[in-house]
Amino acid sequence: PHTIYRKDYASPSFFVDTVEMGFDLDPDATIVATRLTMRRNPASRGKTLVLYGESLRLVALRMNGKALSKRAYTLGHGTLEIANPPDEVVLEIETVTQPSQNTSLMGLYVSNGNFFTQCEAEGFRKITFFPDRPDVMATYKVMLRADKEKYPVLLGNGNLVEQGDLGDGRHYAVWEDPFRKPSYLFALVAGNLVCQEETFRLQDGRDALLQVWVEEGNLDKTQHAMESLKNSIRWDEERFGLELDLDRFMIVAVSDFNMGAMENKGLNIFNTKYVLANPRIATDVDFANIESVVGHEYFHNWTGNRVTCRDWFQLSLKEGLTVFRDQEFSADMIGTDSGRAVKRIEDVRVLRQAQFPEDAGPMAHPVRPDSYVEINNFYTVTIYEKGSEVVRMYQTLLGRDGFRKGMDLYFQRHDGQAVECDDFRRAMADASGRNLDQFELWYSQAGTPRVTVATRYDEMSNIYTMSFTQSCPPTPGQPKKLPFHIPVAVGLLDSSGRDIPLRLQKGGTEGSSEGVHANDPAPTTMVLELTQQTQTFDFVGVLEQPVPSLLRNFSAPVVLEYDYTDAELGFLMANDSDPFNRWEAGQRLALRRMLSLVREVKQGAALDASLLDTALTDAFRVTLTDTSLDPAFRELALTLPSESVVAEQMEVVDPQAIHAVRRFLRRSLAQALRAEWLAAYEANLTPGEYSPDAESAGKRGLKNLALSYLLDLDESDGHQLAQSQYDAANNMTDRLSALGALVNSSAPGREDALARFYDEFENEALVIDKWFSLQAVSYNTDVEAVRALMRHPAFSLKNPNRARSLIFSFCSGNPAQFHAPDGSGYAYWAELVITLNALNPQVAARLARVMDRWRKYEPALQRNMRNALEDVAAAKSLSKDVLEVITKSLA
Ligand code: B3K
Ligand code: ZN
Repeated sequence: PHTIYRKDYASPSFFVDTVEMGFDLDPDATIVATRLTMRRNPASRGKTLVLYGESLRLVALRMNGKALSKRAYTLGHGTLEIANPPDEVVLEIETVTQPSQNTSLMGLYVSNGNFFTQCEAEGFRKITFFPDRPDVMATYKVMLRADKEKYPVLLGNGNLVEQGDLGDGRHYAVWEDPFRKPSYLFALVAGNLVCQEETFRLQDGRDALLQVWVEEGNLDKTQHAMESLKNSIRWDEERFGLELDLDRFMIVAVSDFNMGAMENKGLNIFNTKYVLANPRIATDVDFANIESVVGHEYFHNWTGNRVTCRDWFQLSLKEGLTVFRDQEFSADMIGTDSGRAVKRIEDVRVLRQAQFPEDAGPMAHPVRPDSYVEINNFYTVTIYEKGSEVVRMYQTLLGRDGFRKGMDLYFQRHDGQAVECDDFRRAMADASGRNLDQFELWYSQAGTPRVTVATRYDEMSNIYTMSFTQSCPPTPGQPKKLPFHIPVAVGLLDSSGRDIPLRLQKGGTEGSSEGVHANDPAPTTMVLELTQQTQTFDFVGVLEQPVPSLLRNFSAPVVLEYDYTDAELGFLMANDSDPFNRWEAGQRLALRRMLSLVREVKQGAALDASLLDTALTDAFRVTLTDTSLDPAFRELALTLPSESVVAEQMEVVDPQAIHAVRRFLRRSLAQALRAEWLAAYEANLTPGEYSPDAESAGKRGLKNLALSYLLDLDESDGHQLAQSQYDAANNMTDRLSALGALVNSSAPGREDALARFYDEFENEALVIDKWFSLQAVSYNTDVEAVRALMRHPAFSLKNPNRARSLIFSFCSGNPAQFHAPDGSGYAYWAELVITLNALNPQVAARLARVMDRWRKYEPALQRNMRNALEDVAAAKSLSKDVLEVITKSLA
């Protein structure tokens, strides 16, 4: 397949000033008439006018009023080229597409009888021929025409300027978007939809019309999305001084969607999963996700739309920044310090669980990649989550105010432009007067840096020395790395657990005072700046041997290694003033125990109580019973590292051993702390009306964690507890947790509960997704059971949410069953990648990535995995999406 390189970027040969489009919407043949006014780019060396188009039937082509003969243009593979056009061109194009047959869900397609579009990254070329690249920005005026009865609602970007009847049972609407935008932000929606709407007063006094559009029957599920939208608008005004620039802002929910949501100008299109919620159908996690995704898409209006990307290599310019903004928004919405910490821990968990493995695998790429085959494969956790960590580091280095100054300068310089990651970095540097040249390596080097720390205490001089060494493992195409600019926030605890005021020795030690922010004469947290491979810092006036608290609040996306004793970890878990590191200490301790148990198992030991000391149980007991701690925090602290996080720590992965160890440890903790779990269960009931606020959600989270531990004992009182919670639940969080616990157990009522759940929610697609996925990840579900579920009448491969709920949940969320030694899980995976490839390449390519880490597994598993990968590689007519993933995996 053809690789595209960042170094080959060339500016477009023609710009487009205005786009006018007319759509005659018909599921089987939609006619699109497009009129482009274009002008030559004097700075470009290209002479040829290049347009892109895919799966289109070209009906007519006129240039400056004259029909172009077949000899005047060339239709290539996905391109239409006109050689030697004049400097000013008006191009008129007529194309036909077939939305009802479009299962790729890119371009114009039909979902439940309604029309939707998805254009990012390169879907606009499936609607018309166009210089479909983000550095071509134009204003759009669009007329939609359709059958009035079937498609009463016609929506486009920007403002509605005209609508009316066409007489023949058809009607029309004209939409005009006053802001220049790249084609990937184009959208239209047509169908039978209803909306909740509200007028909202903006900070500058203007009124904006806010709408949430859904299918009839879902109007009782829009309130939370609307609240989230209003909160997002307020937050961006207050935190960044950024206002809504349109009179109208619309969110539309669609059930067939490749990803979460899309930030089309003024017309955000959302997966139903991230819009629809009420207590009956949505969990606390759903409510929180909706808030963050609504925020994310809204924040794109400035970071992405007003200032966009020059080319797709710059994707993280908008995605990393916007994820950072949505994370900060969610944290501010909770408002409390412990709530902020909980949010931070959750975000870091995602990073470690998904991005660290990506960074260590065959698809590892820098935050600003150097090449790609299929851009859709690069909407990754590296671009999004690591990109957000990179943005967060600016804030850590410059402070909140310094970061805000950088943002202001960025918009002042680049509003209305398509720019690069470097432009963002320059704005941060120029606004603060800091040199951020070395910081560029965060964009250009892939891989997760390792920072190793050694310490020494000299009681004669009262000096405590920290030595840091950084390195970064090789990644594809990047064997050697240069040292990164790493902010490491540190603190020191005295023997009573209190923070020691920090003072660094002046001069002497290299890199000391310059790289340190110490406005306060003696702060208790200091940000040390690593810029070299090794660096040493001396803290003076340290009167006793301290315990170091390192990388507070996870100040950089690195792996930090330090030889803590078990006792120090227990001490930090109980005392660190930095809640992130309190959680981290517990995770380190748990991980250490899990890894040593896995070693024992592999040496043939039987998993029994004699293998366990009390350090972990004691530490868990302290946390579980400390009612001064936020329940949400306790839930996170009492959750063992996941099987995939443990797997990443191992040279050679044995998924069965890891699974056995984690279950054994859970059962041991359940046994040893049975009374405490029960007490926590009772103490965190949330009687009365359901509310998704963080405090109540935190209580439910801890209560349901307690329930799941108790059910791991698989005894009848636990079964009864889950059964009665299931029966009494007035919300989906409690209901689903109880069901999940039952399904993982051998409770006699489990089949019955599953059946009742299905019957009750048969008409709620998002809940049926949960029903599938809960079974897919159950300890008891093997690949045959998954195949049986695929034969269920409610299952469909064409709906991405449904496919993900069963297939992805099983392949990535049920490691012990998926990695069955006979290779049956891998054979299933190969079969499904091939089947999905024909329907929807993007969904197939995501599934293909499940095998990323195959080289890390035991030899016998590896052989089976390689066979499965090769089966896919040998399949006919693979999309470039799947081909790129498989080729890189096998390389
Ligand atoms: N920008 C879109 C992602 C589009 C993915 C295209 N394959 C959603 C988001 O990040 O907000
Ligand atoms: Zn985004």
